Amino acid sequence: MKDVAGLLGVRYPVLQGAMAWVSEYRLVSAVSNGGGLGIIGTGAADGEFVRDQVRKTRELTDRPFGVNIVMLSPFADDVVRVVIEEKVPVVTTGAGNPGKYIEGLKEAGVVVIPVVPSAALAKRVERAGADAVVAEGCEAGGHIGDISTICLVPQVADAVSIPVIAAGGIADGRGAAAAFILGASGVQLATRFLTAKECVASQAYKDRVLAASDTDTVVTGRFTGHPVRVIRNKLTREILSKEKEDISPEEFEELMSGTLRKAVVEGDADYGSLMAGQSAGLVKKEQSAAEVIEEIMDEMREVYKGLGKYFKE
Ligand code: TUI
Repeated sequence: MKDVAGLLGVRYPVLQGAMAWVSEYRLVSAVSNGGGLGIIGTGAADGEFVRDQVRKTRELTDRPFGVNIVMLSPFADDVVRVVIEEKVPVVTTGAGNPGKYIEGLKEAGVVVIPVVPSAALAKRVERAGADAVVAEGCEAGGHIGDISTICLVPQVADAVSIPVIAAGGIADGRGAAAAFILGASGVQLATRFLTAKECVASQAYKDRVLAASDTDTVVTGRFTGHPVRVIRNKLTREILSKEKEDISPEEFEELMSGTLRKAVVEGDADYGSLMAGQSAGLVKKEQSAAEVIEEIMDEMREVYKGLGKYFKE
């Protein structure tokens, strides 16, 4: 079986997790030029937005890159069509079961990697023809499942024969090395790339990530069935107190609508959605995407060298 870097056609088995509004063509091309796989975050964007992003990415890199498709998006069909037309090399999916799209994408030669929050969904997408899965634990930012990375990754690795890429809580070489020990053959990081120099997120958003400690993220919207992890701020204080009152999922979605854009584009760190994972507490500097990737690979090598002493005969 090809390893993850071979499957993706990249140097290192390091993927940049998709972030709507944040992982646009500048960050994506920088990650791919740095030897990882950059992934365009599409959120609820339509097909033509995605086409433009794909073409701009190609102007800046000739390396492979990916597009993430959110199954909850009203434009998911449209984005799948554009991805096939534009011959995007890799697709990841999130926030739902991508089963109905896998065959069409595979026929078009796209490498398909669903993000899964459970071993059951990993098995289903493997049967439907997925090339690999990202097993994402609930330490991740944005929309999350229920199970932690340390428990999810080995259970997914036992459940499927395709490669498993670990995500959720990984922000440095120690986390990446741990993921490989759990049975992963690749890692996906998003929060660490939020503060990359090529990342267009507002400085106010980046500053909250840099200042975050281990306990600074909270999960909103559990009662809607679509829980989302964000950095605590004035918005989450108001939202979490409203959640205790009698608010409908529709009213909740209305309150949250546009808040990610507010954080990323307008720089409103108080009333914007600061999506980030629990690893925000590990992110302490602004570096280029290529430096992030090299540092993670160097740290991972050091971790493995250091482990040798425990296994001497
Ligand atoms: O998709 C993500 N993270 C995201 S998507 C996103 S846009 C959004 N915003 C607000 C509400 C909902 C979405 C922001 N962050 N990560 C991958 C991920 N996928 N995490 C969990 C899941 C998941 C959950 C359920 C994947 C499949 C699934 O399937 C349920 C089923 O239908 O079997």
